[in-house]
Amino acid sequence: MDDLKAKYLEQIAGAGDESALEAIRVAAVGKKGEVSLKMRELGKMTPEERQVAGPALNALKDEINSALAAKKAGLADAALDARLRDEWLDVTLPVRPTREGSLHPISQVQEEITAIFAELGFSVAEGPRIDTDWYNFDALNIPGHHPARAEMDTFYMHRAEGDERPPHVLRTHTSPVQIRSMEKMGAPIRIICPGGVYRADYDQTHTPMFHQVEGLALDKNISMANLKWVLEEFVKSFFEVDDVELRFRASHFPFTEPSAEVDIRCSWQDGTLKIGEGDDWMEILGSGMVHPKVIAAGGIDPDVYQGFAFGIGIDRLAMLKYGIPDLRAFFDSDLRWLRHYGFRSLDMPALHGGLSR
Ligand code: 2NM
Repeated sequence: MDDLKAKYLEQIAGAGDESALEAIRVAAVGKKGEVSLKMRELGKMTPEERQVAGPALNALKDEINSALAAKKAGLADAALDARLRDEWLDVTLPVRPTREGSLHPISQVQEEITAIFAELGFSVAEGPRIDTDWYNFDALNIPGHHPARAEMDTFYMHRAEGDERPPHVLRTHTSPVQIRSMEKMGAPIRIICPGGVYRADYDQTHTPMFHQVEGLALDKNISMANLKWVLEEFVKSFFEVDDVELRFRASHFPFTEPSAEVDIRCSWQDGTLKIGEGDDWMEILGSGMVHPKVIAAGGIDPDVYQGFAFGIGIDRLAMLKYGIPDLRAFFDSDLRWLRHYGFRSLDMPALHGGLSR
């Protein structure tokens, strides 16, 4: 018995891993293990012999089992220690040793605009870039014969002969998202809709895909004065200046009445733009009070709710703010250009941090 005990305890102590330990368990106390076989011999003994050998064998079995359990726990601890040692890493190291990507200036400006309007209580709404001509035109008070429909140089989706579905277009503005948002959220509502839009136009100052942010605010007591304040706050924050002067010029859009184009006071000196001072005016956006027909198309009662809307071109704002001379460079995917004009992708614009840093 003492020999058995010494043999197995020594084997257990020397086991290198869990599978070695399991082999020892089977050999010693498994069904056909050495200790188990010895226990079967108890039947052949005299009662007196059995009274001595029985408890001794049980004690041996218990001792081997506890040694196995203790060793198993020890091996698990050692394995964990080894992992903690091997898989150690310094979490204070920089994320990447080199900058591998950057944020496109259009994305940066879109984030800046979103941050500004978020501060003013506007949430962001998004929608499909392919939409029906009803959402893109009719709901916005642009009927089939209206010149704006032709003026907007619309890309129509191909339709098979006999296709009964309504015509689909690449959205020419983000206004269809505002109609969809009115339907979904009702009034009061305060949203901005940023995103890509499409018009069949390509020259020095136009690309067939460009970016817009449109805003919409409807409530029971909203006037042009609210529009003017919101736009002033926006322009001050965006250009990071303390004072701006806006000029509202009467204009015409089918979806607003009255409508106004908005200019900011500025100066151009030696090719650099100064906002808020000087003798020049620069047009930056279109706006107005939302036409009652448009509010009704969004499923809202225009006799109860009124409000303003505006549309801003993101691409041109990005060019103005970051001194980018050529619009078409935005879409060239030139790596050298992207590295030069790109922004750090982990720095989210926020008003408290200084928008563009
Ligand atoms: C502009 C100018 C004026 C506009 C209108 C709407 C809607 F859907 F609410 F009616 N969204 N954006 C709007 C108004 C856009 O862009 C120059």
